[in-house]
Amino acid sequence: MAEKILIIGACGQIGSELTYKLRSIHGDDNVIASDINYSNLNVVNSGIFEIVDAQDYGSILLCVEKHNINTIYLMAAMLSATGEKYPMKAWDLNMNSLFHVLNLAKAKFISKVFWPSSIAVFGPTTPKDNTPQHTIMEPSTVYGITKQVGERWCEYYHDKYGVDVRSLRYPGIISWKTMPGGGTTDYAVEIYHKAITDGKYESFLSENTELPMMFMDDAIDATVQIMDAPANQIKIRSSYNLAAISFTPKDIADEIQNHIKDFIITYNPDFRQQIADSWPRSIDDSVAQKEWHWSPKFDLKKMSKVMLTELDKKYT
Ligand code: AKB
Repeated sequence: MAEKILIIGACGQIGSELTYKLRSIHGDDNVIASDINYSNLNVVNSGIFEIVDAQDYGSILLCVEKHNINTIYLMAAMLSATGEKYPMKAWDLNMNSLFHVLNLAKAKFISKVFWPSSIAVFGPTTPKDNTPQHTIMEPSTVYGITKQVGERWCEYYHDKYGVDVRSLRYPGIISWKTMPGGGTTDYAVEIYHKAITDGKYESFLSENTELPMMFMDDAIDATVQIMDAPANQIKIRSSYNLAAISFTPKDIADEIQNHIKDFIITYNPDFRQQIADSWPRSIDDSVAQKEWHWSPKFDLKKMSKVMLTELDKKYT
């Protein structure tokens, strides 16, 4: 039976690129993009698109039955910075959507689920460098709490009901096609745009705030890889640590200056600094490397070259 995929939250930063990639692998007709609105016309016009409310079980079920869906990628979520402004909305969206999808799998309407977790599951008491797969997890953001609780539920649904759910703890994701929205790591995308359009950028994180990051192509490859791996290779059913690069706003500015000599960065930390300070500086993803052979391809240099080249084309 052909894999029929539904992406919920397909208009977002990661959902959009996942849609393009999965369509190139499985064919346009086998990948249904969906979101709560038509906010990304590139996605809406690129193939089959449905309006689906991730908080409404009936809305998801209708789409699943209409298109004979067997796999769901649940990419809709409220991220860390917005979540601090709307704690209950973040809790409702992030948890309700996950329960709906897990319950669809439990009831056997679908057979496979991808759900992203995040480095936000870690908190101030977690070891900051080379954070291990299994460690102290006391997240201090609402978003982090939803991701940690979500991980527990994923493992529970796998262990108790046999649900084939797979998950990655994404670091900050850097990409040029679709802007991120509401995250603490968003500065690392904005900086490239502003470097091209304005030649300067004011960072909302301080100069030496080091965070785990990854280029979109690596994040998409990791997602495809974990979903393609034989079920018995996926031993962790909460979520896998995933790593590529770690850098500070200063590191990225220095790298941009190698391409745009007079690029200027200034620093004006806001409420997101406290969130960043609660997260790890770097992640140990050796379990993912060992169990399903994960390895990233992009470092800061290679990623910056692609970002600046593509954004230069976009803005000229
Ligand atoms: C955020 O900054 O909230 C996200 C994340 C690290 O999950 N990009």
